[in-house]
Amino acid sequence: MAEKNVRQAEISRKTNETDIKMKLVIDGTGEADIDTGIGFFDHMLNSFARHGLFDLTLKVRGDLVVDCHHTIEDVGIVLGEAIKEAIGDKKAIRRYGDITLPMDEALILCAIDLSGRPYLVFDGNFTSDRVGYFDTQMVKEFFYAVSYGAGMNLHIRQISGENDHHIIEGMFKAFAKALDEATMKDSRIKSVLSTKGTL
Ligand SMILES: [Mn+2]
Repeated sequence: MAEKNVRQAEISRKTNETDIKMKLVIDGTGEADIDTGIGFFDHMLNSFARHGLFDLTLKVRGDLVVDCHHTIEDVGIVLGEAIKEAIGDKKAIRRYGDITLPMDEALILCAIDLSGRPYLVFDGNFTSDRVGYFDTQMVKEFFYAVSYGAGMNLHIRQISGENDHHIIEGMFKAFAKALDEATMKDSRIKSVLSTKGTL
Protein backbone atom coordinates (compact mmCIF):
# COMPACT_ATOMS: atom_id res chain seq x y z
CA MET A 1 0.00 0.00 0.00
CA ALA A 2 1.18 3.48 -0.80
CA GLU A 3 0.38 6.61 1.17
CA LYS A 4 -2.70 6.62 3.29
CA ASN A 5 -5.89 8.04 1.80
CA VAL A 6 -4.53 8.06 -1.75
CA ARG A 7 -7.29 6.62 -3.89
CA GLN A 8 -5.86 4.13 -6.34
CA ALA A 9 -6.37 0.77 -8.00
CA GLU A 10 -4.18 -1.78 -9.68
CA ILE A 11 -5.76 -4.21 -12.13
CA SER A 12 -4.41 -7.01 -14.29
CA ARG A 13 -6.62 -8.61 -16.91
CA LYS A 14 -5.57 -11.29 -19.35
CA THR A 15 -7.62 -12.91 -22.08
CA ASN A 16 -6.77 -14.59 -25.38
CA GLU A 17 -7.09 -11.16 -26.99
CA THR A 18 -5.37 -8.77 -24.59
CA ASP A 19 -3.01 -8.69 -21.62
CA ILE A 20 -3.45 -5.50 -19.60
CA LYS A 21 -1.71 -4.16 -16.51
CA MET A 22 -3.00 -0.86 -15.20
CA LYS A 23 -2.38 1.30 -12.15
CA LEU A 24 -4.59 4.35 -11.69
CA VAL A 25 -4.11 6.94 -8.95
CA ILE A 26 -7.11 9.24 -8.66
CA ASP A 27 -5.26 11.53 -6.26
CA GLY A 28 -2.29 11.89 -8.57
CA THR A 29 -0.44 14.71 -10.31
CA GLY A 30 -0.82 13.75 -13.97
CA GLU A 31 2.13 11.42 -14.40
CA ALA A 32 1.71 8.80 -17.09
CA ASP A 33 3.64 5.82 -18.39
CA ILE A 34 1.55 4.32 -21.17
CA ASP A 35 2.20 1.76 -23.87
CA THR A 36 -0.81 0.23 -25.63
CA GLY A 37 0.91 -0.38 -28.97
CA ILE A 38 -1.39 2.22 -30.59
CA GLY A 39 0.35 5.60 -30.80
CA PHE A 40 -2.74 7.79 -30.99
CA PHE A 41 -4.41 5.89 -28.13
CA ASP A 42 -1.28 6.44 -26.00
CA HIS A 43 -1.53 10.15 -26.87
CA MET A 44 -5.19 10.23 -25.77
CA LEU A 45 -4.55 8.39 -22.48
CA ASN A 46 -1.60 10.67 -21.75
CA SER A 47 -3.95 13.63 -22.22
CA PHE A 48 -6.49 11.97 -19.92
CA ALA A 49 -3.92 11.50 -17.14
CA ARG A 50 -2.33 14.93 -17.55
CA HIS A 51 -5.55 16.95 -17.63
CA GLY A 52 -7.36 14.92 -14.98
CA LEU A 53 -4.27 15.01 -12.73
CA PHE A 54 -4.48 11.24 -12.46
CA ASP A 55 -1.39 9.02 -12.42
CA LEU A 56 -1.75 6.26 -14.98
CA THR A 57 0.62 3.37 -15.61
CA LEU A 58 -0.54 1.11 -18.41
CA LYS A 59 1.06 -1.73 -20.32
CA VAL A 60 -0.96 -3.57 -22.94
CA ARG A 61 -0.17 -6.45 -25.25
CA GLY A 62 -3.14 -6.75 -27.55
CA ASP A 63 -3.98 -8.64 -30.72
CA LEU A 64 -3.19 -5.67 -32.95
CA VAL A 65 -2.55 -8.11 -35.78
CA VAL A 66 -6.38 -8.40 -35.89
CA ASP A 67 -7.10 -4.67 -35.46
CA CYS A 68 -7.29 -2.10 -32.65
CA HIS A 69 -10.78 -3.13 -31.45
CA HIS A 70 -10.02 -5.54 -28.58
CA THR A 71 -7.15 -3.45 -27.24
CA ILE A 72 -9.16 -0.21 -27.04
CA GLU A 73 -12.34 -1.83 -25.72
CA ASP A 74 -10.52 -3.87 -23.06
CA VAL A 75 -8.52 -0.86 -21.86
CA GLY A 76 -11.90 0.90 -21.49
CA ILE A 77 -13.25 -1.98 -19.38
CA VAL A 78 -10.16 -2.00 -17.15
CA LEU A 79 -10.09 1.81 -16.80
CA GLY A 80 -13.76 1.75 -15.76
CA GLU A 81 -13.10 -0.99 -13.20
CA ALA A 82 -10.05 0.87 -11.89
CA ILE A 83 -12.07 4.07 -11.44
CA LYS A 84 -14.79 2.15 -9.60
CA GLU A 85 -12.31 0.40 -7.31
CA ALA A 86 -10.26 3.54 -6.63
CA ILE A 87 -13.22 5.72 -5.61
CA GLY A 88 -14.55 2.90 -3.40
CA ASP A 89 -17.47 3.94 -1.19
CA LYS A 90 -17.63 7.43 -2.81
CA LYS A 91 -17.73 9.05 0.61
CA ALA A 92 -17.56 12.88 0.47
CA ILE A 93 -17.06 13.04 -3.30
CA ARG A 94 -18.82 15.63 -5.44
CA ARG A 95 -20.40 12.89 -7.61
CA TYR A 96 -21.17 15.23 -10.54
CA GLY A 97 -18.69 16.83 -12.90
CA ASP A 98 -19.01 18.63 -16.20
CA ILE A 99 -17.16 20.84 -18.62
CA THR A 100 -17.52 22.41 -22.02
CA LEU A 101 -14.02 22.07 -23.39
CA PRO A 102 -12.63 23.84 -26.46
CA MET A 103 -9.83 22.49 -28.61
CA ASP A 104 -9.30 24.83 -31.51
CA GLU A 105 -12.45 24.53 -33.71
CA ALA A 106 -13.76 21.58 -31.68
CA LEU A 107 -16.05 22.13 -28.69
CA ILE A 108 -16.92 19.17 -26.49
CA LEU A 109 -19.43 18.84 -23.67
CA CYS A 110 -18.85 16.14 -21.07
CA ALA A 111 -21.05 15.51 -18.03
CA ILE A 112 -20.62 12.75 -15.46
CA ASP A 113 -22.72 11.35 -12.62
CA LEU A 114 -20.96 8.71 -10.53
CA SER A 115 -24.38 7.27 -9.79
CA GLY A 116 -23.46 3.58 -9.79
CA ARG A 117 -25.72 3.16 -12.82
CA PRO A 118 -23.96 2.77 -16.15
CA TYR A 119 -25.30 4.82 -19.05
CA LEU A 120 -23.56 6.36 -22.04
CA VAL A 121 -24.94 9.09 -24.27
CA PHE A 122 -22.46 9.73 -27.06
CA ASP A 123 -22.76 12.20 -29.92
CA GLY A 124 -19.73 12.54 -32.17
CA ASN A 125 -19.31 12.77 -35.92
CA PHE A 126 -16.02 11.79 -37.47
CA THR A 127 -15.11 12.29 -41.12
CA SER A 128 -12.18 9.87 -41.31
CA ASP A 129 -12.16 6.14 -40.57
CA ARG A 130 -9.02 6.36 -38.46
CA VAL A 131 -6.46 8.64 -36.87
CA GLY A 132 -3.11 6.89 -37.10
CA TYR A 133 -3.81 3.27 -36.18
CA PHE A 134 -6.84 4.22 -34.07
CA ASP A 135 -10.28 3.57 -35.64
CA THR A 136 -12.59 6.52 -34.98
CA GLN A 137 -15.49 4.06 -34.46
CA MET A 138 -13.68 2.93 -31.31
CA VAL A 139 -14.12 6.24 -29.47
CA LYS A 140 -17.72 5.43 -28.61
CA GLU A 141 -16.84 1.79 -27.81
CA PHE A 142 -14.11 2.97 -25.43
CA PHE A 143 -16.37 5.35 -23.49
CA TYR A 144 -19.17 2.75 -23.42
CA ALA A 145 -16.78 0.27 -21.81
CA VAL A 146 -15.58 2.89 -19.30
CA SER A 147 -19.12 3.87 -18.31
CA TYR A 148 -20.14 0.25 -17.78
CA GLY A 149 -16.97 -0.72 -15.95
CA ALA A 150 -17.22 2.25 -13.61
CA GLY A 151 -21.00 2.31 -13.15
CA MET A 152 -21.01 5.85 -14.42
CA ASN A 153 -23.55 7.98 -16.24
CA LEU A 154 -21.46 9.58 -18.98
CA HIS A 155 -22.55 12.10 -21.58
CA ILE A 156 -20.13 13.16 -24.30
CA ARG A 157 -21.39 15.51 -26.94
CA GLN A 158 -19.59 17.16 -29.82
CA ILE A 159 -20.95 20.70 -30.11
CA SER A 160 -18.63 21.63 -32.97
CA GLY A 161 -15.49 20.36 -34.69
CA GLU A 162 -14.02 19.41 -38.06
CA ASN A 163 -10.68 17.80 -37.35
CA ASP A 164 -11.02 14.27 -35.96
CA HIS A 165 -7.77 14.49 -33.98
CA HIS A 166 -9.07 17.65 -32.26
CA ILE A 167 -12.55 16.23 -31.65
CA ILE A 168 -11.27 12.99 -30.11
CA GLU A 169 -8.58 14.67 -28.05
CA GLY A 170 -11.17 17.19 -26.84
CA MET A 171 -13.35 14.26 -25.73
CA PHE A 172 -10.55 12.61 -23.73
CA LYS A 173 -9.57 15.94 -22.11
CA ALA A 174 -13.18 16.83 -21.30
CA PHE A 175 -13.73 13.37 -19.81
CA ALA A 176 -10.62 13.82 -17.68
CA LYS A 177 -11.66 17.26 -16.37
CA ALA A 178 -15.23 16.19 -15.65
CA LEU A 179 -14.04 13.03 -13.87
CA ASP A 180 -11.53 15.03 -11.82
CA GLU A 181 -14.38 17.28 -10.65
CA ALA A 182 -16.77 14.38 -9.93
CA THR A 183 -14.16 12.50 -7.88
CA MET A 184 -13.05 15.57 -5.90
CA LYS A 185 -13.78 15.52 -2.20
CA ASP A 186 -15.90 18.22 -0.57
CA SER A 187 -15.57 18.54 3.21
CA ARG A 188 -19.22 19.65 3.47
CA ILE A 189 -20.39 16.22 2.26
CA LYS A 190 -20.43 14.08 5.38
CA SER A 191 -21.36 10.72 3.85
CA VAL A 192 -22.38 10.12 0.24
CA LEU A 193 -24.16 12.69 -1.91
CA SER A 194 -27.46 10.85 -2.23
CA THR A 195 -30.79 10.94 -0.47
CA LYS A 196 -30.75 7.14 -0.68
CA GLY A 197 -27.63 7.07 1.49
CA THR A 198 -25.72 4.97 -1.01
CA LEU A 199 -24.22 5.35 -4.47
MN1 LIG B 1 -2.93 15.96 -30.23
